[in-house]
Amino acid sequence: MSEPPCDEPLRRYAIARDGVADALVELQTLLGDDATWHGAAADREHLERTLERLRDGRFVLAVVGEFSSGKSFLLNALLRKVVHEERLGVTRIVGLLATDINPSTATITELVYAQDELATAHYADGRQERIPLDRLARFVAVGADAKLHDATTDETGSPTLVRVAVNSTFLANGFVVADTPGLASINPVHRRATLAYLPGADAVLYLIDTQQPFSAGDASFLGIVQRYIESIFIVQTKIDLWRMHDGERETWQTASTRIVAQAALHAPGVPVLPVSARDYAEGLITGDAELVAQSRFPDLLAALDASLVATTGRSRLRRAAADARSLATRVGDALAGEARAHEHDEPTLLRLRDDLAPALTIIDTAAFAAGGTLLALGATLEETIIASGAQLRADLHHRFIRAFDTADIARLRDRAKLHSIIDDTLASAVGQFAADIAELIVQRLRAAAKTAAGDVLAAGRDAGGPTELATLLTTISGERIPLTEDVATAFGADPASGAWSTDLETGLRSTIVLGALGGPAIGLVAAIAGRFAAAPYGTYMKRELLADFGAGVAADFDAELAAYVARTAAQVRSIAHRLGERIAALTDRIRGESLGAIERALSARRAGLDPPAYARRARETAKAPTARVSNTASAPARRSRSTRPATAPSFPR
Ligand SMILES: Nc1nc2c(ncn2[C@@H]2O[C@H](COP(=O)(O)OP(=O)(O)OP(=O)(O)O)[C@@H](O)[C@H]2O)c(=O)[nH]1
Ligand SMILES: [Mg+2]
Repeated sequence: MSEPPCDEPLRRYAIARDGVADALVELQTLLGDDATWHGAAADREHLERTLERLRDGRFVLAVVGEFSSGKSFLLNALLRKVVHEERLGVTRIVGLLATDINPSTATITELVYAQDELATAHYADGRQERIPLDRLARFVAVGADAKLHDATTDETGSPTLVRVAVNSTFLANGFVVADTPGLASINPVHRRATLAYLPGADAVLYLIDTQQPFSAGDASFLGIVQRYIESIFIVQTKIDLWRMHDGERETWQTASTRIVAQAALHAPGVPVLPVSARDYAEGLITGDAELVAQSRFPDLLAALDASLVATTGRSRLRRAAADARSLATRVGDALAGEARAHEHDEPTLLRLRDDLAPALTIIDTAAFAAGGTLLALGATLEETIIASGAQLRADLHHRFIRAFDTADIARLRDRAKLHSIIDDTLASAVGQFAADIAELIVQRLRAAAKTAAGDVLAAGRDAGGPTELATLLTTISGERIPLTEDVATAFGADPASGAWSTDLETGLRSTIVLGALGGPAIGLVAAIAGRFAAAPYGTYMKRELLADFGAGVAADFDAELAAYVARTAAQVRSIAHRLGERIAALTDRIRGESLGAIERALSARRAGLDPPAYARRARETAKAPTARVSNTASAPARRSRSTRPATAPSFPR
């Protein structure tokens, strides 16, 4: 069997990641079990979480496309889960996931690495069910009568996600991959599930079958998604079927030129990679290296690795390095504070304690007030968002009427084209709305949180406590507010994955826009397509559509969008609350670190104990390890930047 394709970028990423992890482990030794400063346990926990996230962090790859574009087959090949099967004298390639010329995948199947293979179905109500692996193909697939693809079928009984643990080298190298149902599937549940999955995806492979035209659906989907996802590739599939010559070139190359031209128009900058998953699978099974090369699959893998390492990989390392740096500084400062307290004699400690008391009372009051400011801001922002949502709804009403009015009736009647008209209209209006919300959060909320924290610290400084307190307040004022983490958590996302790992604004915008496309847009398409389907062909025209739109269709859509806006506004309010809690909690932190250190030193003195070992250690070494950890942690993040490809790989090569 041929060697796996070049995984150089992944290897470099792994080395850089291990460098950061080593720096974090070094910090862990400073945070031993004997460390008792205020918040040491929380610091330890935070460090463990950061380490775990860094070591277990996977690149999430979503495979998307119209039905039968070859998604499931490509994934079987990628995971090397392919074998020959003889049936009725014909040899076919079969794999872990069901593949067929008919619509086949009916649910998102997430494949994760594990040595012991097993599958679990997850349901909307939180229920989970084990599925024997030999039943998997049937479980995630549509029945022979294609019931699951029928929009009228009650879908409440089917799983929202099936997670399969697979022993595969590709996954072990750091990937999680998701097979998604065909985007053009009539069943809205499928489209919703796929769109909801995307903001958490680090890369998207968008499959287009060589023999299929670049459809309006492809153009609309790519045009929208490429604004939010950094690593996106168009994969031209099944090129083995189009090797016959067409003049100088093979037919698939002509198709490639056509797809590249369309991609340049609708999704500029997105590379097109032609592959044959069949040749790759066949080459793997028979050990034919030439077939593997001819499949062009290795090119796809190399481009994918390089892009992921340069985007998600880089931002993950940067985040972990920043985390390591701030933790190192915090640990260094805490150690130094403890050490200083233990150097004082008992009368000095008692005097310091008395001096602290009035300042701490003032800080309590200031923190309570500042926390309250953020709660109030949360309520204001919620109202602002709902008001701007009302504007959006009114604006959309007119935009839809204009879009229906100017569209050809044939396009409105074609469900896939109708979908792109509605998606494009909604995405552009909601895109602006989402950008405004992102700005509100990033500008107003961040500024308010900074001001509120600043007020607490200023009150503390003005209260004129001992120098120890002033030092602590200066340390706290240099700390960063973890806004991205709070916002991602409020939206139920992982801050280190997908669009959220790009930056806060991108995470928010993609979640809000794709959520609207997976929600209100789907309802509107279903309502209009239903009207066309119910009337005899040619009797339902634009006049009827516009009348129905005014008489109820628009109102239903508007109600759904209003509910969506209200949910988003409530999420933003909850972020402000979280920040308010953080500010209010400053008082515990300041008290615990200033007064706490004095109390700990006093009881040590009274018990006739030496300063604890960690405080002794701190006196000698508090600063040096901090600097070392900080350097080690940021160096790999700097280096990994050089792995970004200068230009996106694209056909022809
Ligand atoms: N010749 C050839 N056939 C392929 C290739 N990839 C997929 N196919 C065939 O195309 C058909 C559809 O493939 P699937 O992988 O089931 O497509 P899908 O995108 O998962 O389809 P849905 O799950 O229905 O959305 C199957 O009959 C596959 O055998 C390829 O590289 N070459
Ligand atoms: Mg499939």
